[in-house]
Amino acid sequence: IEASIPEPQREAWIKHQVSGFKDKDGFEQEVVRHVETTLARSMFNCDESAAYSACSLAFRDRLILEWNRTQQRQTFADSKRLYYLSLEFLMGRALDNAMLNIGKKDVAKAGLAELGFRIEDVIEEEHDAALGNGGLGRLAACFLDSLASLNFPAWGYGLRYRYGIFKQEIIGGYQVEVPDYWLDFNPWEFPRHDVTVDIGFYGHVHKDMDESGKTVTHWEPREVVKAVAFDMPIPGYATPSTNNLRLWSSKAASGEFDFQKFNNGDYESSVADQQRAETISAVLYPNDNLERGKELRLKQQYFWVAASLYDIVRRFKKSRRAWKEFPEQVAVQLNDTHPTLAIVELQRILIDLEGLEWDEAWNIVVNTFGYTNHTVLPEALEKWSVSLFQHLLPRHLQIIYDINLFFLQSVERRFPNDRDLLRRVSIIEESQPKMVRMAFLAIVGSHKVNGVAELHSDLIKTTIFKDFVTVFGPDKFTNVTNGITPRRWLHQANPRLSELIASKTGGHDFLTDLTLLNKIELYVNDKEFRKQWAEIKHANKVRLAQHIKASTGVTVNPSALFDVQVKRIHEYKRQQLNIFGVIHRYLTLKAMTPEERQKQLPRVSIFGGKAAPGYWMAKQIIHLINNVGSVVNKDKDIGDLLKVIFVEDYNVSKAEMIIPASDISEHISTAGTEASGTSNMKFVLNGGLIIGTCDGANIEITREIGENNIFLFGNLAEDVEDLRHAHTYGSHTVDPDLAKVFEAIEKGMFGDTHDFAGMISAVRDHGDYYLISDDFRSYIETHALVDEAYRNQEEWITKCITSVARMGFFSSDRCINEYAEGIWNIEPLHADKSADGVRAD
Ligand code: OAK
Repeated sequence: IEASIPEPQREAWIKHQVSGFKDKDGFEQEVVRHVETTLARSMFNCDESAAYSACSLAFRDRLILEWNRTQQRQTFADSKRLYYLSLEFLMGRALDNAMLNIGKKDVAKAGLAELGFRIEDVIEEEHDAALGNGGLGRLAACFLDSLASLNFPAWGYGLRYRYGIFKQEIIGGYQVEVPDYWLDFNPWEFPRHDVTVDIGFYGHVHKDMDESGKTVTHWEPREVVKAVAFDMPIPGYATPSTNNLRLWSSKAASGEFDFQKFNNGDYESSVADQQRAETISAVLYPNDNLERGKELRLKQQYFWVAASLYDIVRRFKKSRRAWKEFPEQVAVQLNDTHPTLAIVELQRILIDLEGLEWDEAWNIVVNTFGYTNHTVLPEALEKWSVSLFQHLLPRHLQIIYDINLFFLQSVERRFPNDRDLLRRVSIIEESQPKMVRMAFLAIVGSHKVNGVAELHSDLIKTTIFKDFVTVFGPDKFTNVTNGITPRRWLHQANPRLSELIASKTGGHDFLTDLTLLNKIELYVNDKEFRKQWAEIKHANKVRLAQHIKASTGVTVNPSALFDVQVKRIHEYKRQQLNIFGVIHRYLTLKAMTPEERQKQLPRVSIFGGKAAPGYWMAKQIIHLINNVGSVVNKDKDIGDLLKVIFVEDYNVSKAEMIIPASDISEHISTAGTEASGTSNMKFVLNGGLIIGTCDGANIEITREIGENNIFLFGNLAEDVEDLRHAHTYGSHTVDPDLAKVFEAIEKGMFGDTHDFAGMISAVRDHGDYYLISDDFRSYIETHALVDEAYRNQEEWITKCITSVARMGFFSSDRCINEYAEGIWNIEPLHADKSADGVRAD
């Protein structure tokens, strides 16, 4: 029932319409009001945390007003919307971003100062919203920023995990995981206790006949869980458009615990239902690029997908359009295969609940969905056992079988008598046990499939999805190279560099049209500009050095070359190659005379990143890095020449501090394994150079900035297979310098020889799958070139400025525009369209 105010009473509403604060006084008034009423405190007990809360509430109030207007506008325009389904949104902090996007940070800074607070300290109070693991989740967050900034009508849908990615502590050199309970007080979310959806699981399927004699299928779930919506407003930059991120939280459908059981003294089981329901949205699975096939994970996926689709379909139905218009109103993007069940769920809604014929329904489904693949690693490709499906989602399994049947029939018609092709493309893998291949289901159920960088998009067409190119033709597959939002990753993370660029490009327009960065190339020889550039980098390094000192006790010299590798710890990303290289450097320095040493360039090797809690090898890599650090950092022979730092608990807000302080960063995955990488773009945009392999977006970065401005090394993707083959079947000898590194580790130079044996034998005895030894020599030689280049500071700064100037392509705005045009077919909706009197949803 529409609950809108009758015409005669609306005047009072209009008269009392609220608007957000306008100036410093208004801001201060709002902060004081929130401290004294919302937080029930006063100036006598207002600490930084309360100041943070009140400041956030003041901005949130402004945001929600714009949110309302944006949603009204979108409802009124009734144009096509995009829904971005992602199991991860790695948002980071919201306050600084909101202040900058709204454009009122100066006002807040001055206001907070008058109230007795430094804005930097207040910003630091915020707990990161860390509902993601790494690249895939952060990309989703950058996309939301761009969608809002470009005024696209778009919603994100995800899960409201009670625990985000764990907090990492390093104890005795080892990673220890601590739960991340982030919801204590979160001013950025709006609970919508009136927006709920009942989601079924398990149970039985039976067929009935309706009045017209048609068979209808009924699914009777055995368990029902309630999904409750929580909304987070997403402010666009320099536009009133404010989009929505809707996160679902799970709750027992009955809402109450069992009083009967409680009164009978059965306390535990009286709350068991409640707890079982709440478990669904309790925790983010901490795996990056790895699937473990746990039932609860599949439950999370269906819970979130079913609630989101119910919401999307409800919104569509309000427009009373014919079903065939659905794909003209709705685009749904699947962020990897995690939401693939949405394809099956929409087909189920259309045929079982809405009574459409299979073919008509399937046409709608395929035209609605697009699928983005984010990895070619076999261990990350999702498969679920048929028996688990049968148990948890029996009706969905039937529909998957039908989808597969009709698909295989169509393949058979076009490629008769090719049973092997049918076996290869089947959505059901005829293994023991039988498995549902989610990527294949996503391909068959979408109209477009894209990779995230050119090399990656080529690779999926020639390797894992090769047969589907044969079946569907090449046009179904496309590339959209990833991008990053320059608002967070330049303006927010590196305000001084952003201002310097603004001073040379004629204002802040480059933040919405990143290609304008090319104007700074005109100043590459401008003495004053170069001086300021160098000062900013140095100041950023000083800030990081202070953090390192405070958190580890190690003093690092801000004039040393800062060499950074921060990302999830994974064998394919090869932090082990980096630390072996560091050990090689250490051994080389040790072998020198003091005179020779004097001539060497000081370096700080900085690592950061989390290992999945069950990923033993990744944890050993962290352990080795820390042990090397504790030996090298206190070695008197070495002093400032080499420091090795592991930054604990790498997350979005740490990235915002670390990335602007980097001289060189490492993107050194085995060629062909890193789909794109996005931190590579962030580092270059902040005036750091890259050492990297010919992998993912490194290749396109090289094309844009020029090969003189990047340090590439290592084997090419096209040679990886042959090298691996040779390791297994030919004779495999370890690079002699790497062998010396192994010898030092095995002698116990860095303690715990036993712990590191696995890392060494992976290279020496087990086929060196990630080509550590093959790439070692060229890695070391390339680092020598880095040292040489850094000695020539003038040349180095030229490279940095030139690179930044040429990074325009890597904005997520460019990326979103490509999706909008090539996949979603959506148009921006600008704020000037009137939408008075429309109820938003
Ligand atoms: C995580 C879980 C399953 C599948 C893929 C991922 C993932 O994070 N992939 C990463 O996606 C990023 C965004 O596209 C890429 O930049 C990374 O290269 C890729 O590893």
